[in-house]
Amino acid sequence: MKLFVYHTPELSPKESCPDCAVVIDVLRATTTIATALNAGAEAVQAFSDLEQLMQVSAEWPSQLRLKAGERGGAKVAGCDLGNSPLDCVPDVVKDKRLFISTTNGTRALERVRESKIVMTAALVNRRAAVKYILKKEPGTVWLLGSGWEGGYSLEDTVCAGAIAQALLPQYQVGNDEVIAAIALYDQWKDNLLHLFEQSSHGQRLLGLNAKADLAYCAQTDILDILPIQSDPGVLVPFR
Ligand code: 3SL
Repeated sequence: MKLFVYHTPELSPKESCPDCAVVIDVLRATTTIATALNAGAEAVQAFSDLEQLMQVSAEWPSQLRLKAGERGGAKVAGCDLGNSPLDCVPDVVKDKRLFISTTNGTRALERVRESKIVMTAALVNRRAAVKYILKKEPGTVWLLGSGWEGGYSLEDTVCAGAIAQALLPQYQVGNDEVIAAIALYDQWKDNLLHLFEQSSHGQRLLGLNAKADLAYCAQTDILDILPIQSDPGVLVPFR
């Protein structure tokens, strides 16, 4: 069984998909997805294209839907929510379907949506992702960072390292990025918030007054929930 880390969708092999794809966008899409499902959302349906989100969500009963849109870190006009995990409380999301489009996270999800198993992970639900993989033992696993517009993101790679470290006793290293991600996690695991505050996307979010989001996203293993793809682009809770 082999484990690979790819820092961005662009760096992953083009014409193939793994047995299991773990999409990571710690700041903030995959943290938001885990938090929404943990707070009782019925499902999260992800779109890279905002127009498509608007069309598909319009066909869903209005009392059972929420539209969440983010571009450049800010909430998209016409949406109910932006991409802050802190907005995903039971009073807001319970029993609703969250239709979400974000700059990078939902695009990464689209890249690997044909994989046999697709899940999303962040630091907040890292243990749930590890537990599932160790139990199901898929032959090839990709930990896929979302990055920022094709570039590298520290926070996604540190989360990939946190997951990889826990899988390595059972999995072989598939590429050098696995070792680099684990080294990054080892270096920063006790000070993740400080790492996020220095990262380029962390800086961007601080400029948008999202300091509380950074602190929330930097927590490890606080949610026992795993978003798993049931239909293309649709994530449902696995506990
Ligand atoms: O890029 C993304 O998908 C988002 O998570 C970015 S943000 O944190 O909402 O700005």
